[in-house]
Amino acid sequence: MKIDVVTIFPDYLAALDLSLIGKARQRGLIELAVHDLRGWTSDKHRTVDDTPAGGGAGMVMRPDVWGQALDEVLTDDAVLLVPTPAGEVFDQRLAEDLARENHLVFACGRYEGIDARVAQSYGQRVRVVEFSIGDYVLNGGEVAALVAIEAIGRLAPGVVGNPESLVEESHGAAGLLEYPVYTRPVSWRGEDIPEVLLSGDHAKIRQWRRAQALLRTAQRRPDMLIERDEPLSMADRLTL
Ligand code: 6GU
Repeated sequence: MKIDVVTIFPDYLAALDLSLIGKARQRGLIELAVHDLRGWTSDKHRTVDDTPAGGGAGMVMRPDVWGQALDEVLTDDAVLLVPTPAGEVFDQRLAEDLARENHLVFACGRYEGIDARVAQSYGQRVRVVEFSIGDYVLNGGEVAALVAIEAIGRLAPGVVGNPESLVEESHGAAGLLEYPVYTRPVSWRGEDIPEVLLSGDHAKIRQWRRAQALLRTAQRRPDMLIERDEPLSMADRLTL
């Protein structure tokens, strides 16, 4: 998988040298390049923004500078990803969808955003996805791109060593939040590991974990139980 990021703050993406994604890059599973948008400016002040048409607060990123950058970075088979609080919600489903693509290009806006003609114009050539990582406002798209790249990158073939660990986790195939986990010491600050987990009875442990996942989801994310693809089994419904 090839990933390009265009931004005026390349240093924001430095975290992608680390950990799982950093190792995947070293192993050649993910080919990631971060580009400074100002490299595509042509004036001496390297200007990337201007005042909003129609007036109002803040600054808007210029379409001509973005056009120079994207004409060079976007290939015909690429998906253009634009982080914006006005985008569609970035969730596990979208991450799985994008993990099947060959080439992703992130266009990170700052200030009040990128001139709307950029997404519109490139939408005639490639798939464009304007996405939001949640209902809060960030100062720019860089952190959102970081979030999306980690979520997508770990789904690329071979990046996570044991594919089983992609199944049980929250928002995975079960469509439930993950059950609580414990490790030694058995007793810590007066709190003990639930006895069932020390019983060695694996059928009972599986049952307990399922119940915990269901109860947790009902308490914290009731929307996930309502919006499920497959209905809950009778055993699950009796648990709740
Ligand atoms: Cl993708 N960008 C910005 N600037 N703010 C956000 C966001 C994205 N998602 C949530 N808030």
